[in-house]
Amino acid sequence: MKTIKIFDTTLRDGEQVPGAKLNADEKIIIARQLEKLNVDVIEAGFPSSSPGDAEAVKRIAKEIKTPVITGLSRAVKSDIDILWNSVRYADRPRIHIVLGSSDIHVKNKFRTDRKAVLAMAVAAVRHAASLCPDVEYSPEDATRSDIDYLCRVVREVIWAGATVVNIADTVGWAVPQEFGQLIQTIRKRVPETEGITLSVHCHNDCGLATANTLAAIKNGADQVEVTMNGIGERAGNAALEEVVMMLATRPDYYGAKTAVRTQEITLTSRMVQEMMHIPVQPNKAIIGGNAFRHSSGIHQDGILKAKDNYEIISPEMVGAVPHEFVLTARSGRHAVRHILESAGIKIDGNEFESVFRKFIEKADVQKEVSSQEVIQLVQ
Ligand code: HCA
Repeated sequence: MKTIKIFDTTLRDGEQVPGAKLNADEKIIIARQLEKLNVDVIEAGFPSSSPGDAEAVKRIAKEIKTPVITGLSRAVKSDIDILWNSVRYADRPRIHIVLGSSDIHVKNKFRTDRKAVLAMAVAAVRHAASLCPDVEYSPEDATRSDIDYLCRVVREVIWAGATVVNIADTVGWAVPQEFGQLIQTIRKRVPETEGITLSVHCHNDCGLATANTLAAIKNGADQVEVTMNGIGERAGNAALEEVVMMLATRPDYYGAKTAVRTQEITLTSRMVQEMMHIPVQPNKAIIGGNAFRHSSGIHQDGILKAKDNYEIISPEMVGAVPHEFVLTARSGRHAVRHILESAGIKIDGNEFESVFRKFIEKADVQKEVSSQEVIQLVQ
């Protein structure tokens, strides 16, 4: 079973979300929780963006011991030096460099040509490698890049000293099958990738970030870049909890696992929601308020008979409260009886039928009925 490295970028890509900015103290609190969650890499910020962020990344590098600590840098010497000055204090520092590789970025953003961009990439990686033994290079917008040029960039940055190459689907352009094939093609055409970590970073513009990330894992990626709750630039990134729990749920298909302590997922998610002011929707996979709530009578009856009728992940596994019944007019006798029996109330026959009728009347009026209210109907 292959172990996939989890690169968490909640504190960098996630923090780019409008309104989500954290101060250094808040970043440290989340970084401590990410260490408890046991992610492999924490991307703690973008140090050249502000002296405050450089300081926050430095504090995280000094305090957090187990994961690799990195930050993002453009492919320019001054950015790389600022980043190194922040992460050098970590037990396991990494320099992460990003530079566009698509013609769209080369022409419209940098206003130059492929040759000049390649030279910038190689020079930046050489400089970073002279400072730090672990250097990650991300061809930005890799999925919209010419494949021959992308393979050339990947090969040359590895020759220059990159230890991780990260294929970025910057604008959520990829579709899963094609993205999986891209990873295979890079592996085949650049055999040098065997000696390094091949990573992916997927954005969620069309809702495919998790699917693309998983397709990359199936096709040979070693590391995935994710954020808690899927937050990030625009529509966000692949969600850590979705990727990790899919691997935990379907090892038969993926043949891969992670080192994440899944029981810490719910707490980490809540912390990120509150501190970064980005609540998730109730139906959000794994960590949404309804992820383990059962509402219809058919489902409640099924759960009472055997949990695996309707739960493929146990709530305890992600540190959530055990399955919860929402009592509505769609709930059946099994759920109402379960609530009463859990409170030590045993009633049968006409007595039970009369309570159930009152419950349905109440549910029709107020939509949801709490367990306490069901018990009061008996009293
Ligand atoms: C960005 C773009 C980036 C960087 C890639 C990465 C992308 O926010 O500047 O972190 O590996 O998607 O290309 O997030």
